[in-house]
Amino acid sequence: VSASAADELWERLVRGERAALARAITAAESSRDDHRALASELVRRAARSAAVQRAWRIGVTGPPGVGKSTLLDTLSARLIELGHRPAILAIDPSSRSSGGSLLGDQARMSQLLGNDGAFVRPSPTRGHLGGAAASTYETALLCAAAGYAPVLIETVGVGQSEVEVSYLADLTLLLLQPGAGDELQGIKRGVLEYADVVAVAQADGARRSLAEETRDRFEQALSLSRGGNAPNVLLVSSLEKSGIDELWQRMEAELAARVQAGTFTSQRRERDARSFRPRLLLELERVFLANSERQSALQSAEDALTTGELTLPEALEHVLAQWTLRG
Ligand SMILES: Nc1nc2c(ncn2[C@@H]2O[C@H](COP(=O)(O)OP(=O)(O)O)[C@@H](O)[C@H]2O)c(=O)[nH]1
Ligand SMILES: [Mg+2]
Repeated sequence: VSASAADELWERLVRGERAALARAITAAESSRDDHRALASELVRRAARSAAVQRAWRIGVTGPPGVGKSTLLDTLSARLIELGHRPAILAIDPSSRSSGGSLLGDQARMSQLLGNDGAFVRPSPTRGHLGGAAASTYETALLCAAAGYAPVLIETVGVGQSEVEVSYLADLTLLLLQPGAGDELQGIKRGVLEYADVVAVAQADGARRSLAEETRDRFEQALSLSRGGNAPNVLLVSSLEKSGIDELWQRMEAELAARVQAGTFTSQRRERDARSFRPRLLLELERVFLANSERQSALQSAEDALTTGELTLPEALEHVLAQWTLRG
């Protein structure tokens, strides 16, 4: 990458030019070496910028269909009214199979379409949650460097992804479905342990009283496992736009208190340190397998396993030997 190309794009990015931000994010998501080199130059600058160090990153997790996208739409519209410029990033593994849910999300993000006060970006999954989280981290930094804050990150509460989003978010909001217990919602124990703010979504109409029951049940469960530190559970409705201000006030108060106490930055550093090893291993895998001989040794072993030519232990031995010899 020429230094001047990076300089020029960086200048436009920090001025808040949307086209420059979009181009930088596309480069970060690309598998082309020149794009990645440009992106990492920008991301390195971003990580040191005051805007990024100040910008709050908020993760929203919860079961599919609970209303995460709709809430981010409603919350962002409110944040714009309050003078913020939010960025909304969606990690949605389900979009890989259907291809439809990102479009669906964009349709649901109707309040924000065409609104210059917000930046909405669906993240690709690249068929790999870790990969999605890696480029989402970069995207979050680039958005903040371009002046968008807070950065709101939606993730589907399955598998590893909520753990990964907790690495890149300063604060995690867990949304619960009215009426379902935690085992039914597919919520891992871990999320209930670390969620900073918990809310029952879709608390409107006929489901309001069900939502209240769910709130009471989860408040009990939370105080059993977290004692005095347990957050109380809020009720929100994107449809009726109720509880939205309370939700934002809660998140704002929590984050402002950490900034005040000086723990905001130290917690971010600790999260970076904890996520460094898995992140490095992903990078190692990418760099290692970028070599076409290594890649084809892997592929032919997979073929040989399918045909029965090799057993699994033989295939492992075979590939490792080839990688070492031809590395
Ligand atoms: N009644 C009601 N329905 C909602 C609310 N928020 C979302 N929904 C509906 O729930 C469905 C899933 O919403 P979505 O935001 O896509 O959920 P996500 O999968 O968690 O992102 C959609 O059909 C929404 O219209 C709400 O506050 N009240
Ligand atoms: Mg969604």
